[in-house]
Amino acid sequence: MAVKQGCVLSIEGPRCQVEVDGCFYRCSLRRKLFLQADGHASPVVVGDEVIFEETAPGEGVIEGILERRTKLSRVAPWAHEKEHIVAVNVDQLVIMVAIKDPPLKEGIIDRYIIVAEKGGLKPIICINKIDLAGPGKVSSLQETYGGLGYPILFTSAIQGTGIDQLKEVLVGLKTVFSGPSGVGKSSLINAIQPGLGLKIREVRQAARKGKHTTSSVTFLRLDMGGYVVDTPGVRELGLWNIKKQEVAGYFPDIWGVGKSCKYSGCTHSHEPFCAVKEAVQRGVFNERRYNSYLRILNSVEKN
Ligand SMILES: Nc1nc2c(ncn2[C@@H]2O[C@H](COP(=O)(O)OP(=O)(O)OP(=O)(O)O)[C@@H](O)[C@H]2O)c(=O)[nH]1
Ligand SMILES: [Mg+2]
Ligand SMILES: [Zn+2]
Repeated sequence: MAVKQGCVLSIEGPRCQVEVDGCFYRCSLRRKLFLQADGHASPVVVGDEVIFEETAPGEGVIEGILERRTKLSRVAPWAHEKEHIVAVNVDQLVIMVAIKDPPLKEGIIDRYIIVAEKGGLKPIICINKIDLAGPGKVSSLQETYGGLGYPILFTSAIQGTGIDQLKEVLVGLKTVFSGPSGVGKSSLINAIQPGLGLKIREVRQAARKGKHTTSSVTFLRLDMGGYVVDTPGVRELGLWNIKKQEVAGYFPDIWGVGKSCKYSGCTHSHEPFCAVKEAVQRGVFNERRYNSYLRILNSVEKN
């Protein structure tokens, strides 16, 4: 029968759902793909573009996986020497935090920016639950991250604030939502397109029956065009495959000042004649950002 190319929307145990122009196929995988996937739990990940053979109406067997354009990876929380690929071929990452409840830790935003840019995704910062805080906190975040050139949105899923602006950045693209538990990722996705709520609950129920947690990572189609991926809350975001010398490259403010350090390859931590440390000491560099940088640098060293 016909050979087709489609996108993996979800993984359900040994099978996955593949979409080709609005038509859906339940596909299994050729054994050779498992053999090639050295060490990875599953050779396919949501977002993969695959070649499959249609074996019956609505069914198929995946024969090959196309090269991945982008990759959202982190250290596997269940095995620190392993990579956990959350999704591939997505365009952007909405980094979701709440302004309050759970308390906002800016360091988590800085970590997520690294994860996004390393994987080739555009980072978009989304601060939710702005109904719970005053305007002071909002403008300080806008100043820090907006000033560094990152897109930053302020939303309230409950009051409907900022939903239109969020929709604008999602239309026609593939977007993963990630962030700590309880910040309102699912609530916000439901606010973008109310009909999606049901699908999210369906997936949760499936997960409760003892299926793999990765099965809860699913591409959801937006009526306006584009896809969103809701992900379960992240407790600890371990950076995968990041070297110490790389970290400053993901802090444009540190990178800029660090050009004047005496030693090339300065990590702005212990080296003498470090322009970044001097700027912090003179009070002309955002100390919070510098401390966040140091924390990330130290966590990378340990890996
Ligand atoms: N005040 C306020 N509460 C919100 C807002 N958005 C979500 N919540 C509440 O925050 C709680 C968590 O919301 P969820 O949408 O389940 O959060 P989540 O990020 O999907 O959480 P996980 O799935 O555990 O990662 C719920 O009680 C929501 O009603 C908001 O904009 N303002
Ligand atoms: Mg959720
Ligand atoms: Zn330096």
